[in-house]
Amino acid sequence: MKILVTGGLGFIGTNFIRYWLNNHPTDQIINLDKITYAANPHNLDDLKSNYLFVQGDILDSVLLDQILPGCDLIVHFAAESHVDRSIDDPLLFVKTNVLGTYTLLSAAKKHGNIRFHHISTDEVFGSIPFGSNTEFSESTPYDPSSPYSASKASSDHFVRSFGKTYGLPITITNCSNNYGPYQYPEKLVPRMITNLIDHQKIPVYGQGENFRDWLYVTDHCSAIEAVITKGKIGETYCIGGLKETCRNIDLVNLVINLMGKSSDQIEFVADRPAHDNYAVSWQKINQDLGWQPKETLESGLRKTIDWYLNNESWWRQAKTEAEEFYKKLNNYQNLKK
Ligand code: NAD
Ligand code: TDX
Repeated sequence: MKILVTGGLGFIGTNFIRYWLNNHPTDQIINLDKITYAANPHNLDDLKSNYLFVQGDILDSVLLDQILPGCDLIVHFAAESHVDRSIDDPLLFVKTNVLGTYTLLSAAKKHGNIRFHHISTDEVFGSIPFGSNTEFSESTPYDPSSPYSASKASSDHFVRSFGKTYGLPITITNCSNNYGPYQYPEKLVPRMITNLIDHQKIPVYGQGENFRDWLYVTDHCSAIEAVITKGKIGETYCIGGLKETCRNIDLVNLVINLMGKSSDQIEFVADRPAHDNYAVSWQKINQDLGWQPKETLESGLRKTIDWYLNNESWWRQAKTEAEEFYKKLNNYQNLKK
């Protein structure tokens, strides 16, 4: 099988390409990535066979016409993925996540209705109220809160519309928060690990009461594999962790303990606007496709901490840039007050 992966130099895309070629060594992968700030161009330098990297934009339909002929499957990761950046620059999210996905869908249709798997997020469902024991599922109505989640919701709608209107063979996965190796250090888990390595405080938004459903990235990759190989065309599958929904403050304290640090390292800072809570039911993908996660939050965090401890050269420059972004964002929020 020949697969076009978009955004394969980002966090999940990199892990997915490694996972897929390990498990399907005779398949061929073309990785189309624009190399934005979130990508590391060297992530997959060691891949020698069955792998081709093309630098380019999913909005470039001429380029898509060149690389799509012969492809059997598109796995679409490419996106602007950071909620805080979407608050700062929403238009970029509309361009990449909405127009970019539309452009890719049109190209998939043009080149013979290529099977299209769209990677989406649980954030499209909005927020679970504090004190409620509910979970998002495939039947939860969309109610996005941030420009990021609104752009992902819109892209999901376009994907479904191409399935219904043009018969494009689509599937969608809506996954909870991922963590693991190769995650850009603007996101909470790598930000706190690298701050602790640097003896810096961990900024916790609000009082750390917001909660999420954490999933180790390789478990996300195996879920995508299950949907690609066994999923029903036209269907959506929600993906979540081992019932490990936890408050940010609990996650931060767990990482502090695993790294042998002290909770003095926590600093409570201004809250994110429209700050959501997430928890996901993965009953459907479990019952229909037999998928379940392997890592517990603790085992996954141990692997992640080890990876960041052993790969400082990978994250050092990115961390400087990420912290510059946060300084700018704080200034911006101050200006708005
Ligand atoms: P990321 O920000 O780490 O990587 C995104 C990648 O897309 C980068 O390599 C970037 O260069 C590339 N890209 C961006 N714009 C592009 C464009 N116009 N053309 C080509 N390439 C472009 O993101 P991630 O965390 O790996 O997320 C991947 C996907 O998974 C996204 O669609 C995201 O919405 C979704 N998702 C992420 C999570 C999570 O916790 N990280 C959870 C659920 C779903
Ligand atoms: O420094 C921080 N302090 C803090 O308290 C950061 C960076 C975050 N937070 C909080 C905000 C969130 O409640 O931690 C939680 C996680 O924040 P992020 O790492 O920014 O992730 P989140 O906003 O939950 O979104 C992630 O999961 C769903 C990904 O970035 C999305 O791409 C994915 O769709």
